[in-house]
Amino acid sequence: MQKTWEEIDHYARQWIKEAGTRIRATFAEKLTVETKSHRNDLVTNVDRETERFFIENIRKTFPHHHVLGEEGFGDNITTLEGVVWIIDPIDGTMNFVHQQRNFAISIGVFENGVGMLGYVYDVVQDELYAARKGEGAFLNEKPLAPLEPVSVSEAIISLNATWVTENKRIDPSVLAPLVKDARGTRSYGSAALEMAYVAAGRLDAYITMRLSPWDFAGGLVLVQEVGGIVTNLYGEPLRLLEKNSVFVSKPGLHEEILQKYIHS
Ligand code: 2AM
Ligand code: CA
Ligand code: CA
Repeated sequence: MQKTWEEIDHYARQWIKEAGTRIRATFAEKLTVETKSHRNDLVTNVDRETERFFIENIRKTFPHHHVLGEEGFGDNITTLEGVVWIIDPIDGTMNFVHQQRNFAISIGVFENGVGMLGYVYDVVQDELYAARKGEGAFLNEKPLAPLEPVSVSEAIISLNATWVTENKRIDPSVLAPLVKDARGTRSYGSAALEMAYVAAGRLDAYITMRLSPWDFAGGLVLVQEVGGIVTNLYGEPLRLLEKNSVFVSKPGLHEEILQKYIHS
């Protein structure tokens, strides 16, 4: 019989908590750290083991679901038809390796391309940000309030300093005025956590130039559920199977930034 979203949510939460317990246990062990696309793109045995843990559980429990995982243990996904889990077992691996904090498990579950479930689990703080489409978003047991509009002058914006120095993806003069006009900027090094912080009202916006689907899938569902706006930097919808620039924001602020800084 087809499982309900309530049941799927129940399993997802249980696996996320168990994976978190396993990850915390690894702090006492020696990590194997390797690099992927470049010398600062890290992966560890824990990233791989965590992804495999989710995929084994999903395949056993929901054999008709598909999985797109960062570490490549999932399916070769070419369409969003049916139910697709998009998983980043550790988002913020550099933080995981160097700091043992500021990293998260990120999961989005989509049905025919529509975000149904979103999770970002801050493993060290034991904070689970979770949303079910139409049912609201929660930080552990606490419901998250709908996001209220704010202006740039009162906004804390999360942005990596890379994007206001010479880089391959954007002229540094585009975002530098925004950095200057905002109340403050921050950078946490985990896209999933930064999106969860926008959902929870701890940040007002988050901007980055290049993320993969697993970096933003969980956060996308969370932020949309509290009335936040998730687009690429040019205000267009994100493509779920491609790399995108990502611009996550409270309402009002999203339009202000697009009009004054991006399209000016
Ligand atoms: P990751 O830790 O799962 O790689 C800050 O680096 C944020 O950007 C993290 O969320 C990180 O996810 C993500 N990111 C995406 N592509 C990356 C890459 N090629 N190298 C490093 N971080 C990347
Ligand atoms: Ca990631
Ligand atoms: Ca990762």
